[in-house]
Amino acid sequence: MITIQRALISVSDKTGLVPLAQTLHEFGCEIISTGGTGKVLQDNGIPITEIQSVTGNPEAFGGRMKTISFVIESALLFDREKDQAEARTLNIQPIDMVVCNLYPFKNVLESGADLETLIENIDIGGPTMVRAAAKNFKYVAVVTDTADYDRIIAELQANQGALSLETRRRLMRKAFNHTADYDAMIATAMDALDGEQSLRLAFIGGKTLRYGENSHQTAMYYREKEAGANSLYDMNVQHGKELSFNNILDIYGAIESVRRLKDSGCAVIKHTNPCGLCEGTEGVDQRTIFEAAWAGDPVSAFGSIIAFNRPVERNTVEFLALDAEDKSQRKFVEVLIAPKFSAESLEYLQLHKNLRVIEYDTSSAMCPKDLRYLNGSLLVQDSDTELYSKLEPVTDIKADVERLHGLLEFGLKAISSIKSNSIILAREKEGLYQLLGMGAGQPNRLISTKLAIEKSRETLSHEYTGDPDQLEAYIKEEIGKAILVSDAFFPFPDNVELAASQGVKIISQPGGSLRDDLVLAACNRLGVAMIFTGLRHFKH
Ligand code: 93A
Repeated sequence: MITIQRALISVSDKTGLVPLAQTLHEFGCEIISTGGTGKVLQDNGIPITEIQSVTGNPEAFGGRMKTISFVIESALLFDREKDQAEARTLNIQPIDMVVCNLYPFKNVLESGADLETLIENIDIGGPTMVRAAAKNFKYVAVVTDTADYDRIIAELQANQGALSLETRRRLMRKAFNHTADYDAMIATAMDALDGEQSLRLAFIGGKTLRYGENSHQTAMYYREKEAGANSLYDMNVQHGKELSFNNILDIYGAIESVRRLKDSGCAVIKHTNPCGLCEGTEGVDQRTIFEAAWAGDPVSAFGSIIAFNRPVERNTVEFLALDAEDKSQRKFVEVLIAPKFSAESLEYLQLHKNLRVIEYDTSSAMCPKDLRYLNGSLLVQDSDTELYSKLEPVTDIKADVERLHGLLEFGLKAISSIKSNSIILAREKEGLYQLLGMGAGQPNRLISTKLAIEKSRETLSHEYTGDPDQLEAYIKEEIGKAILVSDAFFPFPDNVELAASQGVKIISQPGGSLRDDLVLAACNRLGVAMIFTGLRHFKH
């Protein structure tokens, strides 16, 4: 413990300043401060020592020289054991605490200020003190964040005006991070002024994962330092074993799939793609939505990652039949994600010891940027948040875009979450939008179409309970009511021909191929209604 007998306070952001200084004062601490800070303190009845009387120099050169001095830096830096005698000879009194936040360079930069103004807002004295105090954390406390004041006040009060080594060490790390970020921001701004775009990203908290995509690959997971409260890194794991590298990728895919849906939805994810996706219009219960998402591909749903965009109750998760006596009835899933799980649903899910249950606010905004690190280079793009630029019926048979609007949006959201080349079939039934089948990640679009139709046929066969002789008719009828959505344009009419042969009657695609005329001619010949959306949704 070090009792804070002498503190130097020099802050641009005066938030919370008075209560902190008041506490120090109550424990008999002498407070040294710079002009603006001192004025606020004096106006609030807190006595101060002016910086000039310690440095022996005036605040000079328009404030560029306030604290920078042999006296101040020595008072912060000298080693309280080894340098004791020298400090006495030089008449240096120790300073035990620095409270400092720097000139608001960031705010000034964001206001679009000119170089002159930016330069005046480069703090020199502040970082000098902060770094000196941080270096000497064994004896000195350094407070750089107004958000820490309450905690510091509480600790001072609990310890008669003293702070622990543990706290000083934590504050030291924060201080060095703060000055590093501050200089990085200045350097980036100066680069930009000379036309050099630079990007400095900082990641912290790296933890070792058990392994990477495969067991022979090592893996780490980091948190972006400046990320807001909704960093995926901070997801709240309520139950279950440690997350793997692949789990995290799938969790991200699951969240992005349901985040796009505006009504209650559920995504069933395998290898980052939704193989089941469903959205219910108002009044449809979540259990029904879950069942319809699952039905999109019950085979792949085994071992899947499942996300909901609404709080989850026990009735929803009882669909997993985790307590079924016949073990083959129990549905094995890897991870469940939702903004909230009720206590009863959690109790039920705990029946499955390895199942990970994660609370994450899926309603928060999508990450605005998409970054890929590629061997010493970084690709950055805006996230794909737009769905379409138009919804234009382009064939002889005019699709009723108004009636199909909800389903089209659902289909476009689904396709935006799936690796290209992607084709899906989606339908609207009994208040639900449901993914019937999908083809993902194929180099050949025609194969994706084949897969989407095949998967849709499976979904429809599973749900059919009528006369087996009528199954084919049922499948054709349902496919005829669904829409086929393509993430990119059709370069040839072959996809249309294949889809039409399987009963597809409505197709949505961006349009814009050189051979659109051939594609549209095929639609007109085969009685297919086509809608152009104007936006491609590749996902590589
Ligand atoms: O211009 S400076 O780089 N020169 C200094 O010697 C100095 N000492 C403290 N800026 C300096 N400061 C900064 O002044 C602090 O980092 C703080 O942001 C600000 C507080 O000034 P005032 O108390 O006058 O409002």
